[in-house]
Amino acid sequence: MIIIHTSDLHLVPSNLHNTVLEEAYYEVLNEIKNIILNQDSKYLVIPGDFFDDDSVHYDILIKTARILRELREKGVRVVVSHGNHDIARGGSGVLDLLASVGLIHLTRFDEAMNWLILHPLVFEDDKIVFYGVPGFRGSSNKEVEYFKQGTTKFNEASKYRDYIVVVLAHIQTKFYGYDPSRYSWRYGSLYLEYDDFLRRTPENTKYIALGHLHLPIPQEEEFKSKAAYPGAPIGIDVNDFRETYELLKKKAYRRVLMADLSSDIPVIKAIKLENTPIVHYYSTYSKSIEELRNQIKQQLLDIELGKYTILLVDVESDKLTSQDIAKLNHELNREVKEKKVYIRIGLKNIEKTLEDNIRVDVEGSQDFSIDEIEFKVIQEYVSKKKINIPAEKIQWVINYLGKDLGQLSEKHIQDLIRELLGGSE
Ligand SMILES: [Mn+2]
Repeated sequence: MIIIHTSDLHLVPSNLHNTVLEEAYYEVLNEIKNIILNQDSKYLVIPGDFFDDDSVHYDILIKTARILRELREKGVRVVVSHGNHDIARGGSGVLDLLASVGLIHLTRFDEAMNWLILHPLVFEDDKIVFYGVPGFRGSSNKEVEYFKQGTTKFNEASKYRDYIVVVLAHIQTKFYGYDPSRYSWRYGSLYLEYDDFLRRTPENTKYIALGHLHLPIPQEEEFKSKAAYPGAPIGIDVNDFRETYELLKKKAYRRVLMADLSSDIPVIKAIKLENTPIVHYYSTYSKSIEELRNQIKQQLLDIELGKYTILLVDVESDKLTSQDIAKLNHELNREVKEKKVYIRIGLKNIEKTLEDNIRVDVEGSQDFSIDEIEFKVIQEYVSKKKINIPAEKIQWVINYLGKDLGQLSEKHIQDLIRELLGGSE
């Protein structure tokens, strides 16, 4: 039994609509479809954040449904669980819609009396059972709490002792000696200890298909493991793009996983995705917008272009303003659109760079989610500068803009207060 495992496709982040990158998201899904058909596998598992939201634009729905329909016609079962992005806010969402028309098989859960009850999704012909641990919305990280408290129930697990059990889980966790925080500071703030998680899955669990982390872990091309994060094929923001660049330097790639469940411990192979954007990174110092424009244009001549290319530029300057940068960003993106290049310029203000970039002490804040840490940062800033805007409101605006800002700095907060919220300092 071979399954293909991907996660966090995030079709399609709203800030990337109508950019050259939008198409890459569908191309990647199409590529995954071809991989699964070539490997003659019957199951595609997606543990959460298939979509970037619980309600999606008509275009996204149609383009996705077309690919899912092809898979269904070829006898492929697409098994999906909820992620914190696409779990329904109430009532039903895009996943329920696709499940109701039979294009995906959605794992089900209930919350009752402080328990998380996971229902089996059974395919009798293959004697295989899927359970899905959902990712919950917001900063509460409820799924982690349920596991810590031991209030998760895999319903009817004893009935399926002779079946292959696969658990999909949209959760940040350590597993089999892999510690996500060793890979990036972003993953240090909140996760589940190895034991809390693995102890509570059914005894005969064959494989845990993990999702939520956008970074692939582990990063080998072939390994044996009962759990793995495939990572996001593209990701959603500058942090993810930056990680793609870092991965490339280590000769690691954005990928899907092919898990062979026939041996005792699954043998897992990474299949490199060809349609995921190539990312280049360039950092520079500029005194004027003309100088910066020329520097970036030179870079564009020097870099290797892929099917899709992202050029991240960090510019340090004491002269340029964020408005200058936004204008140049817009202008350059229009010019390179034909080549399917997407440029993202970030400004670092020189006097403020290092000291004011807020360093979150990850070690000391184990119990906080990233949202909570951000909130503390905002609160501190608000009280330090005696600003008359509630921290909640500032965080709301930051969330509204998407996690698009990279590492939250005082400069961001300052800009937002000045440009958007009209507060006085
Ligand atoms: Mn997620």
